[in-house]
Amino acid sequence: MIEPLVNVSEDFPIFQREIHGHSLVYLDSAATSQKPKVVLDAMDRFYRQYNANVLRSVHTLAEEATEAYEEARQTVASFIGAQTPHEVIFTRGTTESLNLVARSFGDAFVNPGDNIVLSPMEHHSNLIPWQQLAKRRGATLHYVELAPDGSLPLDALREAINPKTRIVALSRVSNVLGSINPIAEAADLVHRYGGVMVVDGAQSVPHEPTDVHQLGADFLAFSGHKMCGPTGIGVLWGRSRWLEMMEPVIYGGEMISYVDREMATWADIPHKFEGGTPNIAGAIGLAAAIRYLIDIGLERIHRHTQALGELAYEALQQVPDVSVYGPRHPHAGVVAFNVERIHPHDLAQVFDANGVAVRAGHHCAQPLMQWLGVGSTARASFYLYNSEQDIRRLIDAILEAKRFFQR
Ligand code: C6P
Repeated sequence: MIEPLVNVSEDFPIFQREIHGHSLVYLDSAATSQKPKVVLDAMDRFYRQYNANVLRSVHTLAEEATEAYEEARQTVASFIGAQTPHEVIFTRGTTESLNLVARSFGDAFVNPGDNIVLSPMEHHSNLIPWQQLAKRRGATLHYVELAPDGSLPLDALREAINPKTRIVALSRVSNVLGSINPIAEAADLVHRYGGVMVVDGAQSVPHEPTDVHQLGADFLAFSGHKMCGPTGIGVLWGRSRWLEMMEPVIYGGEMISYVDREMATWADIPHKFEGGTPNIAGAIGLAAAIRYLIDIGLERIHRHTQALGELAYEALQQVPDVSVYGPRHPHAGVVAFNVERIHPHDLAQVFDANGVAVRAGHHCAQPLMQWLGVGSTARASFYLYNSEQDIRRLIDAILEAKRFFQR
């Protein structure tokens, strides 16, 4: 029996809630995770005890706030194996991080005739910025063909990446298929031709130990809110070598070195990319979330969510009329499925009436829905507070929906 990795009701206040008279089964962590008390407390402490803007004033509160903000950067850097905290840029989340790379790196280093390699499983955030970049720069998009089970075969990667490839942008873990992609191998290939590897870590950084150098990444994007942190804070990690050559995309306060009436020069990395007052409480909350995850152990979290994902995959496959998507093994802790003749939104509503929260829709991955030949799916996603019992509640809710809709 797989039990939660933490004391759920003690650590996560939200699980004290009932939903329509049922205890909450939260299976929507791929959309956003729940927040432990330690994160809420860290942010509360900031606002109550040392709220001030960072990197500007010299009074005590400002110094404490700046120290906490820069410590948060250091915490993130160590968490992902970065060589220096200067390579860690705070953003609003994965979407903003990927847009920053496309705008800043892309506009400077992608030329007409170059190609950008993507997969059909990418989230819109790791797709539209590249479509727009390709239009601006006269580049082309190449899609790696997926295997029938939704995994990304090495042969197809080898075929897609060539001397014209400037950027390979792939998610480490798909937010729909639960596929775990061979990033290090893709990085090896693109590096041979002098291109860069951009990794969308939105669904992987919360769930597995991450080392940017082992991944072979040049850029890694992820969001705080999917890893027990608050919304509105995320990270772009990049190799200093690239970041130093890149132009800022947001101009304004605290990203400059010198300004006169006609011109301006930029602060060093990472501050040249953080124009304006940053999300200070968010960074402090994210650092608290990272410490919480480290205490539990990323290897344990990885084993736990993958075990729940694979168990759910098998349990769902055994229910008549249910189609499950993505590879069977390895399968991350996110499982998309459909039940014949029941729209995913109707399913999600029956689940909700039973206290089970899942997501239904296209999951911001419409090209993947087209590849699957469906308009939408239901999706259950797991994290450290979930248990095998939650899968039973999910299956029971499916059986109830089948009784109701398929009468
Ligand atoms: N996926 C989901 O329910 P933001 O919104 O910027 O924090 O993350 C964007 C994003 C990028 N890449 C992947 C692989 C993602 O899964 C997400 C967010 C959520 O699947 C919300 S659409």
